[in-house]
Amino acid sequence: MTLTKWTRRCFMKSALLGTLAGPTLFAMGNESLNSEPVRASLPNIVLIYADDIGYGDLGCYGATAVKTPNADRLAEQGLKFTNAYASSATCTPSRYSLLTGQYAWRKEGTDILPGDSGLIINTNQMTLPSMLCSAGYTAGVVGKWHLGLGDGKSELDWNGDIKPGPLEIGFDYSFLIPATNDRVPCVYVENHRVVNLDPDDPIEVSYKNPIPGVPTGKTNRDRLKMDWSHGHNDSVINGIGRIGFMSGGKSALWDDQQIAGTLAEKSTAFIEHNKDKPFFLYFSVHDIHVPRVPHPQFAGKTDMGPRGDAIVEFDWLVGQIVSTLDRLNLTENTLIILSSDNGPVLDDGYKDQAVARVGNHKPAGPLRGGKYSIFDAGTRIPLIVHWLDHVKPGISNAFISQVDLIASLAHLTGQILTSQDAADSLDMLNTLIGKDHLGRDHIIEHSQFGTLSIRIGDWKYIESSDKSKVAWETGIETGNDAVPQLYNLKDDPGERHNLAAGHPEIVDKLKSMLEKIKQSGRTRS
Ligand code: NG6
Ligand code: CA
Repeated sequence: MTLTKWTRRCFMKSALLGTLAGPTLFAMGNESLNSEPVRASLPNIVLIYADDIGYGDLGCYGATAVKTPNADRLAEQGLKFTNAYASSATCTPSRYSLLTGQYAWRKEGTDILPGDSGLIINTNQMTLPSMLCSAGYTAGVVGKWHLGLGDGKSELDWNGDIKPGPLEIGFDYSFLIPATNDRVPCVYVENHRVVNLDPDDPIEVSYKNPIPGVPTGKTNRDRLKMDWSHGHNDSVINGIGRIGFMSGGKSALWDDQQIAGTLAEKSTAFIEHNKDKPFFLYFSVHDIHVPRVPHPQFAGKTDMGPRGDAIVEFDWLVGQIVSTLDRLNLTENTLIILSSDNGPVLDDGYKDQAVARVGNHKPAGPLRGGKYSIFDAGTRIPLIVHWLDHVKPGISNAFISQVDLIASLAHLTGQILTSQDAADSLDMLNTLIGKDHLGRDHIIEHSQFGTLSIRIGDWKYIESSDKSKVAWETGIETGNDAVPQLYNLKDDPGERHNLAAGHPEIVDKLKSMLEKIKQSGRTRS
């Protein structure tokens, strides 16, 4: 294996971490962190990444049934994008693209992962944290991971060292929900270890067979705190049926109501520990993914039930980060990026009243579809960029994709990508920070069903697909159709009128561009 400059540096840091725990220790022993003058000029970077928050779920994007003052303040003082896209309509592929700069659909095995999957990012690949590490940053991830842990060859032992994971791809510190809050194991993993694990009560995880003696959502349905609507009926943890089976680890189980508080605590501690040197925090919030169990402090804050209340909790988390930065006088020198991994869903497997109580709220704003979908609601998401005195307040209609973050932040931090690195990431720094409104010339979207679409200007082409038109019991329209689709998003933002038959030349043009990008294996020349 040839080590690139990115991985060599990360390996050095990982070796250090093996002997010394904690996020504060990384100023030592790494020559790439010793260039003070560069460090002084680098802004901190905080990426607040929501789970399943849709284009219309925040006040600054038109929501009125839920108040999101903290996100709205960032939007007022910063730049709000109206044409920003996640790379995919679900979590794992969006996050894979975000961290690697490569479209997930180019790589097998990057769809929604079970909670016992191995790490799907190569440890010798350039990643967002390893690139920033080369620029002198200390990188931390707090929250949802869902990119696999372990080598994927042997079964992961949750009672031992859990690796490779974030620390092996460039992060210096990690505090994780290993997969999702609806998948086992329901424990936090800090760096390489499960937190609060009692060695006399080892954890066992299976995604194949029920574990004898452990109640499931089917056997114990009448005693659940929150009933399931589809799936989510394997092991019962904290009175809630999950995906996958687990036993043991009682002292390590998270408390669903406390997750937001715990993540706030860990992320603000990371900021405090690293306040004197440039840091990158990937704050990967669990809200508003199912099961939605917000802290009692937020319960009933909206008329929409747990889904609305979880948005309020998300906004509180945004406030926790901003007030920590303010308190430490870091706000002016911190680039805050707020976004979401995919579009919205109401019933994603639990009976939490999300459908019954949505009222007039439009989780996807004017867009059609939702999470899982190739229609725009699947991937068009809120994106707010805040950097006082550097990013002028305003609105940008430019096209930008989350896959562009690596190349853009490489530019910001003076890193040069080779042709092998982040093949689909375009340098959109000037667009990201509002110096121009040019953006990408195209956007590629990717659905849960593997369907791709390409948007150029107002035209969007969706390739034909014989897969399901509805995403199982969620009821969401997937956008799949046996015939090619063409929409003009200016006249028809809701993708209602398929114009393909009347505009064969536009269909051909978009289709051939999509094919070219697929075949070439890269976007950046
Ligand atoms: C689906 C789950 C859904 C959610 C999703 C992943 C069922 C029936 N549905 O398979 O609840 O967990 O996976 O969501 O199990 S994501 O935001 O992490 O991509
Ligand atoms: Ca998600």
